[in-house]
Amino acid sequence: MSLTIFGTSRSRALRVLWMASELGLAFEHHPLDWRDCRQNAQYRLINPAGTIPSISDDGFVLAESLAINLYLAQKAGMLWPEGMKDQALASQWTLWVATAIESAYTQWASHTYWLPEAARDASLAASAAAEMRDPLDHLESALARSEWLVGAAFSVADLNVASVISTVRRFEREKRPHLMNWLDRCCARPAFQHAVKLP
Ligand SMILES: N[C@@H](CCC(=O)N[C@@H](CS)C(=O)NCC(=O)O)C(=O)O
Repeated sequence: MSLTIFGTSRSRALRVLWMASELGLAFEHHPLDWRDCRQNAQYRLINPAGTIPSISDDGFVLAESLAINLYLAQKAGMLWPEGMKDQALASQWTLWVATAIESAYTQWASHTYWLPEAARDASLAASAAAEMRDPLDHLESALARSEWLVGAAFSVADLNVASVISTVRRFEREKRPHLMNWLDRCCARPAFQHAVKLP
């Protein structure tokens, strides 16, 4: 298969680069920057939304980082749980992280780490942190019951959730030991370590 991944690792494209590395896929990488991808007319011919990441898989274009990961795992038959119920749980966790926490997490991480110090607003970071606590407690309970989110091994469910909230490793570590241990294990994986070093 001829796979192209669009988007720098300093963006949500990291999620897809991590997955492609886990699966051992060969791919061409166009590390487009999030600051100007929408203005890139050539790129908009590929992904009309103009956002990163997107992929082209033998001409099949797909956007949305987490949907791309579900597709790649399913296509490769790796990190894709066996059986319809576990596959449904992988979708459940993927939709959960995108809807229950990503927005608050993005605000918290932006105003804690990502923005230049002068642009950070501590009150926005605090309100986002307050919004994150309940979903993080939910994740902590799930990971107290089981080492991985779906089944007995690392899967696309773990990758998708961990890739959205990886910086949470630095947030109230002592309060959620199972979650922190799981995030540490996910982020210590060679494929993650490889992906973060890509341009
Ligand atoms: N829900 C989408 C979000 C895509 C997105 O907003 N990507 C950002 C970079 S992380 C982007 O392209 N920003 C540039 C822009 O919106 O102009 C996904 O997960 O792929």
